[in-house]
Amino acid sequence: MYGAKSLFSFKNTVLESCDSDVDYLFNLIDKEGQGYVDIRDLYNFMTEHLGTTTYQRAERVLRRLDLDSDGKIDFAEFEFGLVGRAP
Ligand SMILES: [Ca+2]
Repeated sequence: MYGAKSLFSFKNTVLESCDSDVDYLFNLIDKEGQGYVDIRDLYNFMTEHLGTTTYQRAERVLRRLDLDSDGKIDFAEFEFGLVGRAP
């Protein structure tokens, strides 16, 4: 479904939107609108948009962003992870 070219454009889109629209990206990953991103959201997002991924890889990303280690990425943690602003 995603050729090399479209994957590249997707990554650019993600990187661009990181600066300008973190809300949009957060809501995109938090599909059910729970107000946080959990491992399932992250895994689904990575599989859908970045091609096949492993659960372990999604877990690594989660752990890196989950500053208070409650297993969820809330918006402040997400924003901090992407744009480096203090939560
Ligand atoms: Ca957290």
